[in-house]
Amino acid sequence: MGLTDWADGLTRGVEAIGDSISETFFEPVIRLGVTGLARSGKTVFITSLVANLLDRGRVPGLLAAAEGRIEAVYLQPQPDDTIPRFEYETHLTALTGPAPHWPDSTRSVSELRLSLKVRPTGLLSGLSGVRTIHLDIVDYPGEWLLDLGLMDKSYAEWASETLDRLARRDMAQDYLVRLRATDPQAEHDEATAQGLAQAFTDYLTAARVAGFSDCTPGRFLLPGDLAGSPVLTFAPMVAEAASKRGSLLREMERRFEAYKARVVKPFFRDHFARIDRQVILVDALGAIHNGPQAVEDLRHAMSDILSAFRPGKSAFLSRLLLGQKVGKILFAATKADHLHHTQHARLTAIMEALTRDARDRADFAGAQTAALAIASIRATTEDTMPHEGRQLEVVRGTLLETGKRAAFYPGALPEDPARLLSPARAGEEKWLDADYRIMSFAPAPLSLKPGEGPPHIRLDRAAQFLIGDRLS
Ligand SMILES: Nc1nc2c(ncn2[C@@H]2O[C@H](COP(=O)(O)OP(=O)(O)O)[C@@H](O)[C@H]2O)c(=O)[nH]1
Ligand SMILES: [Mg+2]
Repeated sequence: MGLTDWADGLTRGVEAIGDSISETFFEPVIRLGVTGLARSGKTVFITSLVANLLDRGRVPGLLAAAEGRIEAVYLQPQPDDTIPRFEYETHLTALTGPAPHWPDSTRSVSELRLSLKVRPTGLLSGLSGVRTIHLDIVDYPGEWLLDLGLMDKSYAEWASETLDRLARRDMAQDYLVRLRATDPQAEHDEATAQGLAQAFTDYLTAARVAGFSDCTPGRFLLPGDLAGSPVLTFAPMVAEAASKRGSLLREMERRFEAYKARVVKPFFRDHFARIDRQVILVDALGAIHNGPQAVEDLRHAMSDILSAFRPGKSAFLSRLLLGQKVGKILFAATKADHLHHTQHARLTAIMEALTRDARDRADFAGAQTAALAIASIRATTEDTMPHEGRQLEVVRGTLLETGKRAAFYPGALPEDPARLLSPARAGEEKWLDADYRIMSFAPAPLSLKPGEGPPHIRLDRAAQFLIGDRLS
């Protein structure tokens, strides 16, 4: 080893120690990723989690809070100057103000830093006193994770897989008609490209509404400030021969590659690679309501989302992460307040079954995983009602559409998740022996006592799983 190498190594070593002293010993940072498909409940989850960490009267399941070791929690300016701040105050006012309503949907990545002053347990407590731990919460669309699947694919591979799927779906017919009328090897013309991209985006939007989850490229649904740009103006096409220079097909290939390099890669590099705890929110009840195909599709999407947490699967990702990985992954079925608590265990079992394949593989990669049924905000109360000679366990709330109070019985979830997952795998059109309803409730008006966060279901258990070990 030459002297310069040695000196270089030394300074790097000193720097590394300097970093680890300030970050690891004194002020550790937990980066918690919160993701899920659109409308899965990310915004509501983060808002309620933060409110319940600031006011800890309702989080007995978070041990550090139950043991009274969290001395203070406060919001801080977030450390990343280029990421929008999660609009906590606005969302909280929406949820808990005088006319409670659900927050507006957000369509890109945002971040918030919460700092906790925690007294350690046991031996360390006498030695080091109160520690400050930063919790950086990063909200990002699950759709963007699905794009990981594009990174190791060529345009031709992506296009043929996508077209296979489209062939089986009614809502894709407009796009397919347009595609058949287009010669991929014809000279590129922007109006044609835009027409195809628009028809393809319409298909993705319709597929999403119908409850399908495999709607990539993710930015076509959530374009943010990329709307209308060439990286989003492509669509799947196949041709017998290789693309000709100057052809529509060649341009589609080029834009697909640009999408990977300019949109997908920076997201994984700048946001995803730095996460160390992850919660994936899933609107399982919504999918069940939409029928077997939506459930099957959700299972696939879960598996695809999880492949982002198995870096070994993707050459692209292994290079990016260099062995760093997420330590804990929680799958949370949200909106459990639509069910009477007697059905919560069934929802958890369904969630476990839905993610089993995917979780087995993630476990293999060393991450600890769990499944929970939660409600970030409890919008209902429980009741029992006589119905056809028996007692029905229902929930009551204010209907979003009419503003009227109503009792709601969603249907009995099966005890054995296979009763849902088997017909889903078999590609059935409808549930044979059951009907699952869903209703939209408005958040309930609250009168919180001082020190109390908004009511929830098992949000504290979720927090304990995700960050509890780092607070001791
Ligand atoms: N009843 C109930 N509804 C919820 C809950 N969380 C989310 N929702 C519903 O799901 C919608 C989408 O939630 P949001 O957090 O905006 O989803 P995001 O798109 O993942 O950020 C909300 O507008 C509510 O209607 C919950 O805990 N209970
Ligand atoms: Mg949101």
